[in-house]
Amino acid sequence: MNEQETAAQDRPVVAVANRLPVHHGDKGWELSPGGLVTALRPVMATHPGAWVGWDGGTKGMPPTLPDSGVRLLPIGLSAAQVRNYYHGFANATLWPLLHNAIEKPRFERAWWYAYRDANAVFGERAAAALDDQSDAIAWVHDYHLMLVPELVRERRSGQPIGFFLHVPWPSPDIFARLPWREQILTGLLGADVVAFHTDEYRGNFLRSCARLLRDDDIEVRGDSVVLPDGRAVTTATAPISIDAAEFTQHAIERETDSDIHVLADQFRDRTLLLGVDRLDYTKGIIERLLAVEMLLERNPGLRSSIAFLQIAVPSRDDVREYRQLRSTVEQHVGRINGLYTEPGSDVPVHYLYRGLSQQQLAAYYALADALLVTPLIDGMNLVCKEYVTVQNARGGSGVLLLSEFTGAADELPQAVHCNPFDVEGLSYRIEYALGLTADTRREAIAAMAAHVRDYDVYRWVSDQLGEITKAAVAVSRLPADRAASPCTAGGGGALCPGRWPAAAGRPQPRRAPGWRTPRR
Ligand code: ADQ
Repeated sequence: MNEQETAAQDRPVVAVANRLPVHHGDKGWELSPGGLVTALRPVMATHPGAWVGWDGGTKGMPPTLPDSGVRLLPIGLSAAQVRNYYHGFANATLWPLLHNAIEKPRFERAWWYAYRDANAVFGERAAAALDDQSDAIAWVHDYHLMLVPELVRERRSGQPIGFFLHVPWPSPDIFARLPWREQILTGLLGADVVAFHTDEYRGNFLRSCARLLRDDDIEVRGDSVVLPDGRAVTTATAPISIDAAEFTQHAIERETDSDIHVLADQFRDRTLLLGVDRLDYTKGIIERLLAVEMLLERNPGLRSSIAFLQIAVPSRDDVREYRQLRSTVEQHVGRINGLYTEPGSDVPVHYLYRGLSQQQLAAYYALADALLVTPLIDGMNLVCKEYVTVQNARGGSGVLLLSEFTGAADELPQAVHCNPFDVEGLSYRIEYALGLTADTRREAIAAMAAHVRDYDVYRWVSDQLGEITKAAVAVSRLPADRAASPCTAGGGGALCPGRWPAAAGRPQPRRAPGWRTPRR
């Protein structure tokens, strides 16, 4: 570890993410499930600081994260903000757009204004937290908050700021459909480092900047974006991971053993295929169910010798597409069982619609002969990393089927890769995977688990914080007039929408009709 990295490890972190990572559960305040929380929890265990996020409308939030000194700084949003910023622009515009427009993104000007206003609230709160903790690194997360880096930069010009995108960045052709595309890009370019899971997403982002900001004197040079004032924004590829040691521990706990015992009894004499996802249309759950159906249709013998269990954690059920998805999934489960349950035998498809603890999940991972990870597109996918870790810890010979459209597919070449759009092909890939010898499967699991262990989430955090610190130090060494915030330098109008200095005689950036000066 070099000096800068060591320095980064000691600095507090102010994390800014849409949602605070706690909810009120059966045992009081608990950590919430989900990819971002799974990934960020270890940062908070190792770094002092604060987490800025929406309180989700719950009252009586504790002042610190359970079992840690990290301060929770809740933001309250009005019902209209939740509707327009969160369900609207974040989840019905940006989420589908960034996932290759797999569902049609909806473009509503009122949602955009709400997004801008909500980002202003998050930016303000983050800047205030940073004023209190001036040596902290600001680390902004995900598509909900893409304007926040620029907003924080305006308030604190020398602030080290990192941004991490947990979802894909699509090709410039798709991103260019967004009416407010320049504002999103310039919002992100307030950071010192903008990071992605894969080289592909990072390349797509750089190409989007080159295509959409070229009239704004913004230039892409290699992996950096150079702003009119000379400040270079670094981009990085940083595949996120899991706390492998923790999952290894869950795999061998006594409670897990007793859960496995119960489940083994339930699925006695059956080969268990498993799916574990947030209930989201990107995850390919329908395609997976249809592939299992084809498998059962083609192989009557399998109807009483395999079981497919789908565990779905409820997600975004305030958005129409998500409610429809739940109902479609449940119809398919019922239909397949109606068709293929053998007399006197248990159903072939099992379905749990609920969140489980990591330890409970570990028991399912340990028992499953195959995990079906079949997203149509997925930024990374942590579930597959959890599965190989647990299987390996128990000396298992499970097999991982992994969609080639996940970020994880780049990192786990030993998985059985599949194309979930080809449902029939997927059903044959499942058959192929189940036919591999136990030795071949065990070897693949061991290789993937070793990779996940070597590149775990702690390494990801430390690399990211090191990278942000390094980039911020490089900027601080620029001559004062170039290091200043682009919005205070007088010449960096492209990053200051609405404040373009007319006297500078620069061409106006291309903006969507009806674009208004953002309210800061
Ligand atoms: P998600 O879309 O939420 O995350 P994913 O990476 O698969 O997807 O993470 C899901 C997490 O939720 C896993 O840690 C899993 O254990 C947990 N989980 C799933 N089902 C559960 C259940 N029923 N009960 C309890 N926990 C459950 C987003 C992106 C991903 C990216 C992550 C992290 O969409 O592509 O990998 O962020 O960057």
